Amino acid sequence: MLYFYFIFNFKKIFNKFNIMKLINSEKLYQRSVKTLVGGVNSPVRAFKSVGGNPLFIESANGTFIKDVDGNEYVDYVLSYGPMIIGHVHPQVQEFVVKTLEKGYSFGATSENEAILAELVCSAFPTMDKIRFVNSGTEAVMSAIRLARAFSGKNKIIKFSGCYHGHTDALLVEAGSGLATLSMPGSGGVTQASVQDTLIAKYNDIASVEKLIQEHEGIGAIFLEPIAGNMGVVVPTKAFIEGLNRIRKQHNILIVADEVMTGFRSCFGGAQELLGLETDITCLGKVIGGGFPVGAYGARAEIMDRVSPLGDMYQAGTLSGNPVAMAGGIATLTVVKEENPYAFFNDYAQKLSEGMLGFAKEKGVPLQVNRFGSMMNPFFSENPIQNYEDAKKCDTQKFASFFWKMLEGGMYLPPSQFEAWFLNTQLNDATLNKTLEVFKNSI
Ligand code: KE4
Repeated sequence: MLYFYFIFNFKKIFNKFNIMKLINSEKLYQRSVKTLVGGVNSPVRAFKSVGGNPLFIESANGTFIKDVDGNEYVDYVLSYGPMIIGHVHPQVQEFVVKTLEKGYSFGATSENEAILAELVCSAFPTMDKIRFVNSGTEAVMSAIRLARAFSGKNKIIKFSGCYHGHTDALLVEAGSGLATLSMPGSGGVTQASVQDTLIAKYNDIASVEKLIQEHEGIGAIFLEPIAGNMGVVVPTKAFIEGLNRIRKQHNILIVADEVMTGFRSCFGGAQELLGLETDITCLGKVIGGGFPVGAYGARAEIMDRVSPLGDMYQAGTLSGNPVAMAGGIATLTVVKEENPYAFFNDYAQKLSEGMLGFAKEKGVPLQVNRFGSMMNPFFSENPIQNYEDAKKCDTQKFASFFWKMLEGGMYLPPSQFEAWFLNTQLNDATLNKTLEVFKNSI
């Protein structure tokens, strides 16, 4: 009798004890590391900051994602942002397949590019024109060149803790001590390529003013309007007002990197909700709906400096790819129709209040920062308002929390310094399940 029970309930038993849970992921990892560096195509996926080896994903649908061992999770990663209406959405599926049947890539403009351009520009009052590229990095890299061409000034300011993709000029670390000049933040980045990059402190407008006093030729300030790469850090009103003042007073361009925040908190950019006066906007993630799309845009006076109209060169074989455009068009069309932002705010509020309540009950120091459909918990006694605060968090505690949440069926970004993302397919059941697992995990 017992023998038959065991055989028929083998998977459930082994899953319960997590004995068999990640066998196929492990097998694929051992295979992939031979040819893929670290077994991944992007470092954060390697699980380095939480330990262990990365999951391999088999499929996803709606708000759920399934690994190659058949374990299903509520997905709070959403491909690091793009899947805002959930995975395999029928309207995206239908339009992408329809587009595919007409051809994949032409090296010439197709109607989908104009459709997506109109959709995006209509959502950004600061954007008359847009140029599609293939990633957020490419958008930011091009925006640096455009800001320098238009302003005629080479120096740019960025903020510690903000990540803008892997373009050399922004892969920098603060100089030691008081030195405000940057140090290369990666192997292979030369001092020459970061000599015009200055680093200020997020939410500290005095640190920006200090750089302006010390350096000539600052053409642009790059920022994430809501920081999402040090965990979520929301700008203070004073910080935004200070940037608007500096923009006017010193004739410095504001470049809003909305690769992550674009369409996440309203149908447009966080810049509008915050009142951030913006000259150039960078986009990615959601505007491709999971397909490779990035973009940069601005008022016509600025964008007309871009080739073929102007002297600033930028090009790309697959830029505006019709199939990728279709993913973006269908995704943004659904978001515009459903207007899910009140739902996102409500879900994020209930989730964060629930997490804070359980943490208080258990005496675990916790902060939860959130803005629209981006949020994340910090294991910290103190509020997190900048990168220096974030770096003091208990990342060991986060690592063990991450694995407990995974075992409970919650797929979180494998780093304290990443944002959790919400999608329209979440519901009360996922909210209650997430809080139940959270309570057991802390
Ligand atoms: P991509 O080149 O990865 O498409 O975009 C770069 C980028 C630019 N700007 C901001 C504000 C971003 O958050 C990103 C990329 N975000 C990371 C998540 N922290 C992508 C995940 C990854 O690197 O694999």
